[in-house]
Amino acid sequence: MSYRLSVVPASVAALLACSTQALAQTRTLNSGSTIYQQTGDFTATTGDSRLGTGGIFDQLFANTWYFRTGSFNGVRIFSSLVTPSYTQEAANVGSWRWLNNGAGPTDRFDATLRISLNEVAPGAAQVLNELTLTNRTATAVTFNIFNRIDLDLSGTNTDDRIAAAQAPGVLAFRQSDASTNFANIAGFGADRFAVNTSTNIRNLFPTSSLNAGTILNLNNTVTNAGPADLAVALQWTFTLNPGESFSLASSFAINAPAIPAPGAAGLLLAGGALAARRRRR
Ligand SMILES: [Ca+2]
Ligand SMILES: [Ca+2]
Repeated sequence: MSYRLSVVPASVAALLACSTQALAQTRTLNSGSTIYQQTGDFTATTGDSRLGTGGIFDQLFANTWYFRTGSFNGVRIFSSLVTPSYTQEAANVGSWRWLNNGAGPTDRFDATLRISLNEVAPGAAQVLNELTLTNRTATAVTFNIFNRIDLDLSGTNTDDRIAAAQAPGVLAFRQSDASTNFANIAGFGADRFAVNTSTNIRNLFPTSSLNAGTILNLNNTVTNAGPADLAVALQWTFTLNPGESFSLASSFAINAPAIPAPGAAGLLLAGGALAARRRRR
């Protein structure tokens, strides 16, 4: 079968309209022939994302964000308490903004998540997640941010393998399968990670609005390297004083390097800010 990806969105929209997610918002980014979709504005607890590149539409199951704040043990999906506003900044860039998010008066924060899609060449594309978070309380708060990235390379989900490749300042992973396709995944300044089956990674996080009682810290272990339906979770831990902001980023790419070149300088700055922040702690 051969078709142009550029004609897919209308049919995808029609399919989604018939699905159980008919009421959920779907945000679509386009770069060349590559399509990225985010459904549910970070309320969906199973799969929420799609990536189409090189004529293979569904190579991404989830790109989901969660938080745990200082005085609450539970992990919450980002929009469980606050509905974000969405801005389509460009055809290939979307941003979500949450105001006064958090579980209570000692946990209030504002956050902006920007997702950028960059087609390097037909069949090769990068997705960059950039999250900026501001402490809106009157005291210092420790934040834990989690990103679940569940790629299904080549659109086939049971034949994938993931290997970890840690380097200073970045947690990096390479996903491969029976095809010649590959993916690079990176968490810039991330503190912890987990690699396991898609189901086990999903079960670390809430299936409703909150996982309470157990403090989640990822185990820094590749528990299942495949071949299987796999996923990666990343965790950042940082403390912010009142009014202070912090930026972090993650990236994943199919048949391309994980770091989009246009954002490299900004990411390095973010890494520097992270190092400074940790030294002061
Ligand atoms: Ca695959
Ligand atoms: Ca997967």
